[in-house]
Amino acid sequence: MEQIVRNIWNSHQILLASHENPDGDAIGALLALGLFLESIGKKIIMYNASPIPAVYNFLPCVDTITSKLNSVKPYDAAIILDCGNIDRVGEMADKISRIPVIINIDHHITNTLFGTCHLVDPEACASAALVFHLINEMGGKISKDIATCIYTGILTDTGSFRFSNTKKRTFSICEDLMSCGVEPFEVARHVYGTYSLGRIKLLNMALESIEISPNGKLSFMTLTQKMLKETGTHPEDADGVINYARRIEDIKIAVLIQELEDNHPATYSNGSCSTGSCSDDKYHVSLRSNGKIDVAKIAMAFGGGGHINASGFTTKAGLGELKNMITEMADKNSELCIAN
Ligand SMILES: [Mn+2]
Repeated sequence: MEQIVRNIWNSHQILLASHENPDGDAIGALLALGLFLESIGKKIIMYNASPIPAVYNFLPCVDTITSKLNSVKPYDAAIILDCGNIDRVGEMADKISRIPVIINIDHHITNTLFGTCHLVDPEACASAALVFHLINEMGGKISKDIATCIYTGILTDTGSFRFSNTKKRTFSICEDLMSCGVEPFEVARHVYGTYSLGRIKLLNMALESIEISPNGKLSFMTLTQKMLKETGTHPEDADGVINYARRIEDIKIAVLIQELEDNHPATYSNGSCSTGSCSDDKYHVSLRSNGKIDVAKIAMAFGGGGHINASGFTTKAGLGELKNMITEMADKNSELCIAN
């Protein structure tokens, strides 16, 4: 922490970046720290390789996040947020990694501890919570705008305070954030309340596609490129739909299969394949489970990764073959506890 604070004070032009296909934490942490550094007179640029999902348009200054970066020359420091490895920032990763000072702020257990210095805490509920600590450490003031960005990161990364990363500490930070002016109702209204018509239609198609495996333990949802086109939506509009498949009674493992674009650039939302390595894969597969069932094991068998209850991978396999392979693997692997 001290090293990070010192590096920030010594830097004049700072580039901030978070992972492509950003979620609420990637965007919230980026904006919160960017706004704070600006308030103390630093020259900054906020970079994200992907378009920002529309539900986050309400966040202050979200339109100042840029996806175009011509040169990294002006920057004497880069702060990389919510990225397990630097490749997660996307196509500019190589260039950005040449910036003299790299500060790595993250909470993924798989973080490679890249960079000049790092603030990596897998116990933290969100990268935005680490930004909260950093600003406090620097003796900074948390404005209502900054607090709203941090709160959004925490709200979304804890699944609205439902996931196991929700700790006593989480609520105490949120209490502080409310003292800074955050209105949880307003944030929730934006994050969960406003969907485009296309997104609702896509949800309908996803629900329509649900199939249950012959053993009754797995649920499959399939989303095709055609569905995205018909509804005018993007892959990020499918965020969270897998939870419907997971909630079905007696289901142990929920599987969301998303058809990839031809020559898709690289990583998908949970970073299950590294940049450039899987451009001829046909499908991205997300896996979700409850309790003890370890879907990271299944993802790993397919060359992906993730957490015990949430994992993913990409594959060249065909649809039918893929469903059979996953069902078989789940059936055979007694360690997955699927029978119980
Ligand atoms: Mn995060």
